[in-house]
Amino acid sequence: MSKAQTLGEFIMDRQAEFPFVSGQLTRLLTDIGVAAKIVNQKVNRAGLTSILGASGDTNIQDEQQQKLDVFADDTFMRILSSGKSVCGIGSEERDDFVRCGEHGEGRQGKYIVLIDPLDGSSNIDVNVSIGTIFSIVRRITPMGEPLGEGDFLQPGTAQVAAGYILYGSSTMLVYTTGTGVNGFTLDPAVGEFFLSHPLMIFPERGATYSINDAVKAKSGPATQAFIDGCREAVDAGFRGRYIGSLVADFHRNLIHGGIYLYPSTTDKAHGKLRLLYECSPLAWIAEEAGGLAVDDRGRILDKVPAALHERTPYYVGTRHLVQALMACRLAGPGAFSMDPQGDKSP
Ligand code: P6P
Repeated sequence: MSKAQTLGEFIMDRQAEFPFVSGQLTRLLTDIGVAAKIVNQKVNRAGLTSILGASGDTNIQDEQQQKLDVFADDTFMRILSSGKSVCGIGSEERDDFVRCGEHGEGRQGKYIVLIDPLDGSSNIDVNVSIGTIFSIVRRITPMGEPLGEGDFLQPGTAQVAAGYILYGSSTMLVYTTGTGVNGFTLDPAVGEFFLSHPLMIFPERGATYSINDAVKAKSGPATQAFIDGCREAVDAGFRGRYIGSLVADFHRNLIHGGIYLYPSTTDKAHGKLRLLYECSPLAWIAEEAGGLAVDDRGRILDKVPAALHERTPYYVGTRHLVQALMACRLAGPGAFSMDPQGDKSP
């Protein structure tokens, strides 16, 4: 039996497809794999070492920072900024952008990384799957000049790579560079990620909806009509599944089909999830896998962020389910159908 391809081999093979690249993206993707293995090692032993629990600080989201949040942020920050590929990093755990390189001006390095180092950290202490989400864009400011805010605030269509690491029953790294979505599973015995899920595609149909029920009650009429319709379709196999960890819910829906919703609500007009380092990268993965990702008006990938921690309503998953939700918006609650007529892609 031929050996499965390692992440490093896969990245190098893909570089060969782009003869004019400098190798900086290859180095950056490899560094992400290294940082993921270090974080994974801590996550897997969280119960055994004093890495559980709150750090005592709160982040800019006004969320209680967990010790593992801080460890993951420090690890990705240290490893990504040590290479020559990265000029700047925007992290969920840091109030402002970090400009890398000497004098902290980001004059060198081709790429900007936006990252949620550890998403779903409220699940850490109860041993539920958590994840890392990353997005990579090119700098806009010419090399040699200090980075500006505009280098970081780019739309999802500007991404050159996007992915996530899922620290679950096994640890997986899933990413795209625009030629499909590929999943790699970590073999802890050898400390390598191996290609396990080549060219991941959403199933044609899905029957899972992921939403916090408490949030649903405060959402708009179209979201409520859509969820009520899913609930009534229980005989068609519809079921609710909500882990409370975006990466885990997204990944399950990618494999089995489904839709994840974090809507705008009466108390959170822009929803809860962050555009740059949660919604945009997963939106690109979703579209590359044949799915859709929208907010209350249109395509997530077209949104131009105004701030690092900007939030957005978020509906992502199997194409026909997202279209069914959009049909409820266009033609009102009575429009719920699992087979919306016509192409409603935004
Ligand atoms: P709620 C975790 O904090 C997160 O950002 C996502 O991973 C998750 O889907 C969502 O928030 C959970 O939010 O309001 O349902 O607890």
